[in-house]
Amino acid sequence: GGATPQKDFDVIVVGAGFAGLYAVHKYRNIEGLAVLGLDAATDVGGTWYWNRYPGARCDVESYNYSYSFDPELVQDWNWSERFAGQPEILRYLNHVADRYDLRRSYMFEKQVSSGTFDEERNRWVIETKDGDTYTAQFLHSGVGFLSAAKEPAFEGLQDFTGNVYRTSHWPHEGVDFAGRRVAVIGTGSSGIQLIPLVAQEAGALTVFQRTPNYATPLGNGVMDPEFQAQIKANHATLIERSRRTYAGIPYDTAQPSAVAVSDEERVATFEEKWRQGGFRLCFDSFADLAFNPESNELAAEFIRAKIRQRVTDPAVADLLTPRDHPYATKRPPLETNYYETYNRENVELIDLRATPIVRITENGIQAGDVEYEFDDIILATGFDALTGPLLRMNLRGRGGLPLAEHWEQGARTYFGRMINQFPNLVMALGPQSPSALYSIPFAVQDTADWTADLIRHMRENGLETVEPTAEAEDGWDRQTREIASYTLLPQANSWYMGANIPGKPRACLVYLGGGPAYNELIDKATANGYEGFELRAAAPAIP
Ligand code: NA7
Repeated sequence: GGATPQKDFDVIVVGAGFAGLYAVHKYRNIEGLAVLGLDAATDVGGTWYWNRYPGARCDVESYNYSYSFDPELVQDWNWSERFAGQPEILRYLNHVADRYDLRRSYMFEKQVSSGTFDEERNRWVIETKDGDTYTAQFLHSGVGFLSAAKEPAFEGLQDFTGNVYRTSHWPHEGVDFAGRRVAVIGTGSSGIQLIPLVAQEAGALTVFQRTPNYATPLGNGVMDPEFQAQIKANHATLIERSRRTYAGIPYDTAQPSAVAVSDEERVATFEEKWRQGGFRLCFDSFADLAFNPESNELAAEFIRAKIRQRVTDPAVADLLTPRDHPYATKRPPLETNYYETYNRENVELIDLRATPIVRITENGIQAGDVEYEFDDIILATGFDALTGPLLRMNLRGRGGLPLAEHWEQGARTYFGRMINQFPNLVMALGPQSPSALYSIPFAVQDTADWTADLIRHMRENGLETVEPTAEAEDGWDRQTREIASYTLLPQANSWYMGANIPGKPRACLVYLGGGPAYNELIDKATANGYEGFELRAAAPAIP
């Protein structure tokens, strides 16, 4: 003790989840840079630190939701389930933090409250909520794209005398639903994971649904040791295969079109992919589901029939049947016993379209004319996706320009990675990147690797700042919007479209060209001397 803690760094990394941990490892351990990591939580984990609700689980297969940068890590780590649950993913990230000695670069319980680019010194000045200030030449955002919870504007929420739980900020302990009257608001991926488990525990569970979803089976199970051994033995090949697919998942048996095959063939394919679980039905059945309304409707009808088969009461089945948006235009939830849960005696489904929530009361929820009484209310109402986590850092670029102003008409970026007038700021999981529909481990590794090369290039060439040009940003914005317009995604009020947050500009927040196309474009720009980026030397000192 006694030494003045260092306040100035080469890079400040925000976040201690998948993105931040790898960035700290890369910059500090491989590049030898001075790095500070900041996170609002008490420890590492990011999304997997906060989202501890019953049933929280990754619906990408464990072996594919792992880092690939270190073959020894791949060989040493064993996943116990085909789709790992939150506790195991958190253990994995803790293992990674220990293994690469990352914790010593972090300060925890440090929420970034503002970040200002100081143009005189070419440094980011970062303030934390507790009043500390740190500076660095580069700011690396490792915030998750689903890390700023949506706070729904229910009137009277503060009047409720029972417990309010949020899936996005679940307590570390002490939650017990045994015998209690529990409400869940929200039937997205989180609600759909949580509802079957809470139903088993609660005295009575009431689900408040606004939009029914196309949920299909996760297909989880214990990890077969033989499968795990195979994965490890063929890991390099598997990564290569994954890298060639749209979503970075090694599923590569999709047929071109659902309308190009016979009814029998199509149903057989849907059946097989539905049974295999994960994102097989979505990404590995027919390649035109996201583009061709006819093909999409065939998949949608297949899923609707499954719902009708699984839910005993036809009226309840009807309420659970999605009709207002095409399949996979909202993020498709993956489920385990979700639909069967509505066959339980202690579970009730309330249709918020027929009877919207009027207010939360002291004792429960008033929907339409009816007041329902509860001991606990669970909010599974989603996130201000992609832009929310960046905007809440209150970043200011050149001339004090607030990011909120730059993004007033919607997110604008170059490759979803950097922003004009915000020099030396890199986003690992930014808007207009493919990351929300791509492999997160690939996305975060690629961004930090690319930035490490960029920093080295800058230092070797006496350059101090880098930012995309306004034209490059315009071009990327156009391209992102144009690709989205070829798909069915704009038809749904999804978080992909920014449409789940009242007042948020409606535009596709995901680059929908897929991982391989994206990587090719960014590699080409990089090889062309960082095309679209402006790199500047330090301003000469004024005599
Ligand atoms: P989602 O998928 O955004 O789901 C949120 C759910 O909450 C969805 O059913 C919403 O209905 C519902 N919601 C949101 N606001 C309200 C209000 N005001 N009233 C009633 N119902 C509301 O979030 P999740 O956390 O489930 O999943 C997020 C991502 O995590 C997921 O996509 C995966 O990538 C992992 P709506 O559909 O808007 O009618």
